[in-house]
Amino acid sequence: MGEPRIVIVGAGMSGLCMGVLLKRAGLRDFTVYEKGGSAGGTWRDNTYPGLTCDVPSRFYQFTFAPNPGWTRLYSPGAEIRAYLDRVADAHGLREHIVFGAEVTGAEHRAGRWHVAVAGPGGAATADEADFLVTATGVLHHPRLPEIPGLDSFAGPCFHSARWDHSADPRGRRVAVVGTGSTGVQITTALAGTAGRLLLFQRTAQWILPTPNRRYGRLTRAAHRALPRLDRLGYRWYEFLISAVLSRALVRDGWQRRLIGRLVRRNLAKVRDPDLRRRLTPPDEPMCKRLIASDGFYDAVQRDDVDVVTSPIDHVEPRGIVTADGTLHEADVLVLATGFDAHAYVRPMTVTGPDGRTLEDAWADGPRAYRTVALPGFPNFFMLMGPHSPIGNYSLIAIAEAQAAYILGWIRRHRAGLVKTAAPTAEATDRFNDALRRALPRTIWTSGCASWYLGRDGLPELWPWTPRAHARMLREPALRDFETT
Ligand code: N01
Repeated sequence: MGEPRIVIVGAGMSGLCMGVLLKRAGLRDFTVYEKGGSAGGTWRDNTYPGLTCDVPSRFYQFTFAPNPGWTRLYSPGAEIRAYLDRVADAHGLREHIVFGAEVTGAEHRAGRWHVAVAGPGGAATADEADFLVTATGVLHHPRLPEIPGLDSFAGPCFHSARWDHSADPRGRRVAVVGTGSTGVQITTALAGTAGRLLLFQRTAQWILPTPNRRYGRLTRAAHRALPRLDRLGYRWYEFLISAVLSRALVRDGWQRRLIGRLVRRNLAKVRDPDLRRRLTPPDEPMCKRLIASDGFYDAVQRDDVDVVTSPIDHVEPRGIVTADGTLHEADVLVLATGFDAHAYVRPMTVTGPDGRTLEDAWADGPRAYRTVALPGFPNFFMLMGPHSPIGNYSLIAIAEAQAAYILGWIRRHRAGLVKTAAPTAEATDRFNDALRRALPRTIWTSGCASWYLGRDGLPELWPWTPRAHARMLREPALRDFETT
């Protein structure tokens, strides 16, 4: 059948991963469309102070691109972005990436994907491919809070993923709204730099203490000289996170109790009983995504940091007014209010051969076949699709497993075994029924609001271990597919 042509949407971590796997398989006919001006996805968009990955660096890297040069146990965002750029260069991906080009739609007609692209430079172009692979990320679209008067704020006001580096926080009054992973990292980084820091907390969060050890020159030299050390490091953190944290999320047991004890002991470090009470979450540890931080409780106990727990009523030019009538004056307003995690591939429109769109298929919420494919959409594959195991695990490891699976189908095409493949509706329903039965056993349904939860109140997450996900994707279940 000849060499298949592949279009990848997005040059973030998972799009790059797919590109490298294609190259390594000897496939050359592919294009990665990236709407931004550079690669790196979330690690390009997020540049806020204190940005650090909360998955250990040794495990947050591609198995095919070990990096002995990590400077810390948990990498700063800029280091990860530089690493992804190096991966793109080392594997010759740049010649395949079109920057400033947004895929706006794709339609499957006469056995191929017809792809509409806006840009670069705004011009509309078209492409055609045998396979369409979306690598559009999960936490991509900033969610702005609906707070009355927000537009009237006199100073700089921006979302955490659109950091305004011209707004110097030094010596100024900085208000941060939100206490998710992002708000916690920003607060920890800016405490002591800002003249006064005001943290607006709607719901307190549990914090796992995670000292961020520096890797000295000797450690880096040893890892450079002995690649096996790096592989060992990868396996160790993979084992540790899988055996403890990932288990704790999906099953009751000693792992859950251990993490519960660690976060409660951490909270006990807060000396002032009133502050401790206000920082005590109303829900179970890990119900919301567990936050990892070493310095947050030290930061909020500083004299120049205030945790405001009275609900926000409105914003006025001088600052934030809370329900108790207090005006909290601020010079800079940071919205660490999270992302629309349910958009997935959209707003891009994807239309199958029978005219059904992704919007139609997901009218009741995003669903997928085994996190990667969709019935009625032949040769359409997703990286980080619905129900991927994204809670506190290395997304790089997940992307590798999914990309290897997708590559398997592309290879089948190259070998002339299939022209198109889409999972059957029955197999997809079977998979989703099993998911829905397992989801209530997870900690995410123990009674809290979080970005994990879909419209039906169930989390859009993987209810088993990440290992089970990798196992499931090792070989395609051919009987689950309709092929031509
Ligand atoms: O966003 P979030 P995030 N008024 O949705 C509050 C990943 N990540 O950007 O809890 C007042 O978790 C909201 O309050 P509540 C990671 O997967 C990874 O922090 O809804 N407050 C909450 O406190 C993470 O889970 C790293 O009551 C409002 C906060 O805003 C995901 O990104 C680092 C509000 C939003 O928290 C998202 O984290 C950083 C309102 N109107 C992030 N609206 C790594 O290290 C919302 N809030 C890899």
